[in-house]
Amino acid sequence: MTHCILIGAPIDEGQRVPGCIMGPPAFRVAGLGRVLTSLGHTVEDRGDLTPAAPADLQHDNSAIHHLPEVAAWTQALSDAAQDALPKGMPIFLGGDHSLALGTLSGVAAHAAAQDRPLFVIWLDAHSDFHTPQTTVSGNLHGTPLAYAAGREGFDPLPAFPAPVPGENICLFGIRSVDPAEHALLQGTEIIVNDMRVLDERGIVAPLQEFLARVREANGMLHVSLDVDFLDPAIAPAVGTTVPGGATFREAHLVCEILHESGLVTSLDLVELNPFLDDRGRTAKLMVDLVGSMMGQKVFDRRTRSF
Ligand code: B3U
Ligand code: MN
Ligand code: MN
Repeated sequence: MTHCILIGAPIDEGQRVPGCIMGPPAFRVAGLGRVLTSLGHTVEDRGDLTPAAPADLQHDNSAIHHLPEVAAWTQALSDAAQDALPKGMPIFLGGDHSLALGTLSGVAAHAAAQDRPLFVIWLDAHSDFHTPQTTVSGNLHGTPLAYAAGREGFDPLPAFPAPVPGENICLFGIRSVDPAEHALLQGTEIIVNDMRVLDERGIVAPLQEFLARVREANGMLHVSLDVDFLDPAIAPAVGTTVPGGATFREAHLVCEILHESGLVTSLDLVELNPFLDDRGRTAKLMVDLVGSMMGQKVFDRRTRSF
């Protein structure tokens, strides 16, 4: 039984397609709390965060937009993560992926205070490894992983507390990487399980290899689940669809394996754009996946019970 702490973060300033602001209520309407309760977990819904008023921040890269707003969200989310982690497992309801600037910052600060290493699994079509200098779109949702990995150039944002070593980061399902991200990733130890790897090796071995390392190190594990990890055919409600994503069955298997590992300590649910959804099917699928990540199964192989 886990104490699940739901934290809404209706942030949509990290990209340009309006709609992610409707994410938190859509997760609630799709039954996230109900599913978790039915699995025997306790649920504390802390409602939606309100960031402080944005400061007057500038950046040399004129493509960047909404930096002050994203910086304010980063601080609010970092504080919220640090407040929730000693009490349970925070589940952040986005909002676009720029929310992970804050959640990763808070989770990293908590892990450092506990003297435990932090591991991050990034379930996404994109590597989100731009810095504010390299981003061409200016969309800060494409930057959180570089921030967490301690890349330079994030000065206008709060300093990242304890950068996550590359070998503790696992990209899973990526299939869209910009040239600048590629160049930055090349010098790192980050584990890149792109779609080519998953097509060749399947989901199970690459995932279990990473989880074994988390277990061995007694690490904390932050899961960041971007809707576009999923194939657009099953999850249309996202602003940046990329073909060739995870299937329904692959995605559930990832979540079931994460559950069985018992290692997950925090979770982001990001990029859901309910305005683009088809009768709530993406929101419902995301909730269903959280169910699998939190213990929903047809048959328990260990106890041999349904
Ligand atoms: N790498 C591109 C595209 C992108 C990143 N994350 C999403 N899209 N969702 C960029 O804009 O940084
Ligand atoms: Mn993303
Ligand atoms: Mn993405």
